[in-house]
Parts: sequence; C-alpha cells; structure tokens
Amino acid sequence: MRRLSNDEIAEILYEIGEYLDMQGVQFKPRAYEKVAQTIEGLQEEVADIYKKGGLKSVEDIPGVGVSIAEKIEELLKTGKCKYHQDLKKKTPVDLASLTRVEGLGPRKIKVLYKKLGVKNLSDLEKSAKAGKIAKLEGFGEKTEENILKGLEFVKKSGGRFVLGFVLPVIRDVEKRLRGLKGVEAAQVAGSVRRWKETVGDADILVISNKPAVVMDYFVSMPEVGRVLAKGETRSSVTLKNGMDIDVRVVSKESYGSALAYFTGSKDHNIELRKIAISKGYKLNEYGLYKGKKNIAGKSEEEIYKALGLDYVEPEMREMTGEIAAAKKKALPKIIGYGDLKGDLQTQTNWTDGADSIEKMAKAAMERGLEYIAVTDHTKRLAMTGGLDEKRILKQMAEIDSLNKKFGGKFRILKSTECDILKDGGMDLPDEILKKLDIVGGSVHSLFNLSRKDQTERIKKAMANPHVDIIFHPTGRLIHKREAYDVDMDEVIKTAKKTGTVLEIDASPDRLDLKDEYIKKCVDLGVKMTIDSDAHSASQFEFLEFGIAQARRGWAQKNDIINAWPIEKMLKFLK
Ligand code: DGT
Ligand code: CA
Ligand code: CA
Ligand code: ZN
Repeated sequence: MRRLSNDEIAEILYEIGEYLDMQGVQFKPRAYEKVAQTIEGLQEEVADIYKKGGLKSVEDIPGVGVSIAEKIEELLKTGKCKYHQDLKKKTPVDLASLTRVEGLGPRKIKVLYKKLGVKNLSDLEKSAKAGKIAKLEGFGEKTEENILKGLEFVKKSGGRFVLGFVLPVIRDVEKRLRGLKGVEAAQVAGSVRRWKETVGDADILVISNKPAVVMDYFVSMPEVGRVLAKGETRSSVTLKNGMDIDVRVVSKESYGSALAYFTGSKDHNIELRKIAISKGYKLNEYGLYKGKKNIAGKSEEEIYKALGLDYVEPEMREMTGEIAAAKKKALPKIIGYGDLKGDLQTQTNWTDGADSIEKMAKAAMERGLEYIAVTDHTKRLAMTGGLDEKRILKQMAEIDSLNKKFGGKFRILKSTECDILKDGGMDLPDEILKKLDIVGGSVHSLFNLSRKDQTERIKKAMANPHVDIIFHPTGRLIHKREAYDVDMDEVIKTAKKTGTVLEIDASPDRLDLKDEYIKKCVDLGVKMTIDSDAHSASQFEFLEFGIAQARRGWAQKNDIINAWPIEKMLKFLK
C-alpha cells in the first residue's frame, strides 16, 4: 500500500465535504473542509502521526473527531474510504463526467451545481453558452471559455476511455474470471491487448468447460452497472464507470483463432483472412480450415506460421506494414516489458511530487531499475514550488549523499525538468545546467503560440548544448488538451541534428510521443527515452504504458536510451 501524503488526504476530505454540501447536508461539510485545511498546513505527515501514536494521536489533530479519524485511518490502511466512495455514488451530480472537463474539480462543480443547478455535461454546456458561468464569482470569462473548450474535447472522446485509467479494473475482472471453477484461461483481447491509447470496450476470452459459471459470475460482479446481454457463452455488461465489457467462452481448440480474431485490429484480420484464402484455407474465429479440417486454431503462433508469417506482436497489429514485414521475416525485435534499466523523469516532494528522493529511489530499485533521474520542476512553475538556483544546488548535495549511501547499487542522477521559456531560453542558467548529469526541457506555458514560434522555441532549446531531452514533446493530454501546434517533423529532424533525445512520457493520458512519431524517430535514428513522469513512488507503474507505446511505434532496445546500461546512456548524452 502506497503512503498517502497530507495533500492527498486533504483532497479526499475536501471532496467529502463537497459531496455532503451538494446533498444539502448542514454543518458537516464545513467541518470536513476545516480539517482538510488543517491537514494541508501540517508540518508532520499524518501517516507518521498515525504510525507513531495510532488512532488516538490522529484525533489530537485540531478539528478531528473520532469519525473523521477513523476515515483517515481507513485511508492510510487501504488507500480508500468507503464513506467517500458511497457519497460519490449518491450525489445527484454526475461528477464522473463533469470532472472529465479539464479544470473542473469537485470544488468548482459544487458551485456550478448550487448556483446554476448544473448536474451533467449538457447542463454545463447550456450554462456556459448562456454566459452564466462567467458571471459567477471566482469563474470569469476565461474560465467559461476554457470550460467550453474542455467540453468540446470530452465530446470528441466519444465514449472512449484512456487505457491506463481502465486497465486496473479490466485486469481485476480478468483475474477473477481466471479463478473461477472450470476456467483454464482468461485473456483480454481487442484494443486493450493492442495497448491502444484509448479503448472503446474490453473484450475478454475465456476457456472453460463450465460456461454457465462464467456467465453467472460475470453479470453479477459488483462493478456491473447494467447487463446488456446474457447468453450461454457470451455476455455483455456496462460497468459503473461507463465502460462495456464483453466476455466470450470459447473451446480450447479454437482459442488461438478466437484470440487472433478478437485482438484485431479489424484491418489486420481482414488481411490475414485474405492470405488464408490465397493459400486455399479459410480463417475465422473458430479456426484455420483446410476443407473441413481445423489445421491451426489452438494458438496464434500456429496460425501465423501456417500462413507463412512471422508472429506479429499484438501492439503491431494495426496494418502499418507489419504483414509485409512478417512475410519477409523482417519484423524488428521490439523492446520488451522488462527491458528498462532506468527512468529519466521523476518528481519528488522538493516540488509537486508526493515522496522524498530516497523513497522514489527505493521504489525504483524494487521495480528492478538501476538508475533514475530526479527532475523536479523549475522556478517558473511557481505553483509546484519549482526549484531556483539555490534550491537545486541543495538538492544536488542531497543526491550526492544518497548515492554514497547506496554505495553503487543504484544511482540517482541529478537532473531537472527545466521550463523552456517563450524565446527558447531555459529557466535555469547554463552554469547550473552544466553541473547536472542530465537536463530535460519542457514546454509548460504559452501553448497557443503560432506553429512557427512554437517550433522555433523548441528548436532553440534543443540547440542548447546542455539540453539532453525534450520531455512530453507535444504537450497533449488525451481527452483533455490538444497538443500545441508544432511541426513535429522539424522537431524530429532537429533532434537528429543536435543529438537531442525525445521522450515517450508514460503517463497514461500523455503517451507523448504518439506511435507515428516514434516510428519516424526509429526510421531517422533519433533516440528516445521512456519515462514514468512519476509524481509518487507508486507511479513507476506507468512505465509499462510507455513501453507499450514504444512497441506500437516499433522501437527496439537500441532506440531507447534508458534501456541501456548507465555508462552507455551517459556517454551518449551531449
Ligand atoms: P475498440 O473497442 O473500439 O477500442 O477497438 P477493438 O479493436 O477492440 O474493436 P471491437 O471491440 O469492436 O472488436 C474487437 C475485435 O474484434 C477487433 O479488434 C477485431 C474483431 N472484429 C470486430 N468486428 C470485426 C469485423 O467486422 N471483421 C473482422 N475481421 N474483425 C472484426
Ligand atoms: Ca474492444
Ligand atoms: Ca467489443
Ligand atoms: Zn512536465
């Protein structure tokens, strides 16, 4: 269980207050808000207070009574609070949808609900279009404009889900199906198995000799919001989070062909079927048939082989040249999920991260990494407490002493996520950048510059002899914020010319670079890094999404500098 920071605990308490308030409950909301404020301002971590003195000492925090103390205890022990989750479910306001609009958190939503009666996205749109939001205290025209922009984006997402946000529940369902009586295998297929950035639904295949057990269990899972269909071997449900899951029970003899069929993509399937026909076979979800005989249905490997193709990894099945390459036995050996040796973007509690440098390093070690770069923000990002010259020097000293403590078993690299200024200059002076092991640069402001200016800005940063990496190069947030307008071909070319590395940011809603740009980098020999962009020790988990993205872009180990041993990686940098 990951340790919750004071800010995270406060956030949940604030939310409880807001939910209660939206339900018209008296007094209690204010009590939660006050405790949240107190906890935000505490010097000592609540987790430490609890560890030392238990429930009793949590009750000693001003404003905390026994009932709030118990909720804090539950949060610290389980990471969740049932009361909070129940309230969330019960509020008349569709928070799940409304919070998808960038910039709208529970606090703002509460005001919109109380003053304007906004309960869902369509209410929100009406109010914004009528200019009612701009008139509210604390909102203004700019906010209203942003809400409208955010709404457009939510609409565009068209019922698709960011894979990283829904994968935990999909895996959980998969695992529980696997544990049912009579089940031999359960495996998610479809776009989830291809690791697409966003997925429409999840398609799970099961081998079982007791299909009824699988169906009964599946439609009665606690996550299910609505049963769409229940059959003997196939059922569909909508989960409470809005996503659909289909489950099909198939026979062992057809498992490989069903897996291939339901993994897709559709275009890839169509091409496979054509090849089958050209060889006088027939391919469908039940098998690969020669006449009436199923010659290869048990495994995907058998099917590809029988069709004269090398096995194609699911992440590559998008009809972007993989079939031609598989025919010629020319598919690259793409990077594996266990291939990273380091992580070159992590934030700590020196700025907006939740955990100390040491804790981040230990979590990385546990994941089998050999090095991380600590890349806290810089001073221009004032709201994160970005580091100035003095504090980054102090941080470097702390890193030196931690490295000494680790005695060569692990290495923390001194680094920065340095803001790129409007003119392409850097937010820290060269004398400081020079002292760091690695320098990353990021655009965090002025997203609306013209394409020409934005491109020049980034090119100038890349020309800086100290800047090694450009982090999240296009700045997009999937479903929330469009990439800034930038000529990526030009950026990739400049990366090549200047020896600058481009980042694949593994945060599930960044995944920036996109697969098509990764492919361009691979083709041109531009090196990349896959970073978690972790803001807490648990977020090293994100790395697998970055690796998946790299695989979708056909990247090999040699294309990814943090898949290299540290000496080789450091030698490559500028
Ligand atoms: P999604 O759910 O929109 O993110 O994308 P997928 O790829 O998971 O698509 P989905 O759920 O509609 O169907 C799952 C797989 O089933 C798909 O990847 C390929 C296969 N499939 C679906 N419809 C067809 C079809 O009309 N022809 C062929 N050959 N395959 C299909
Ligand atoms: Ca699907
Ligand atoms: Ca489906
Ligand atoms: Zn950033």
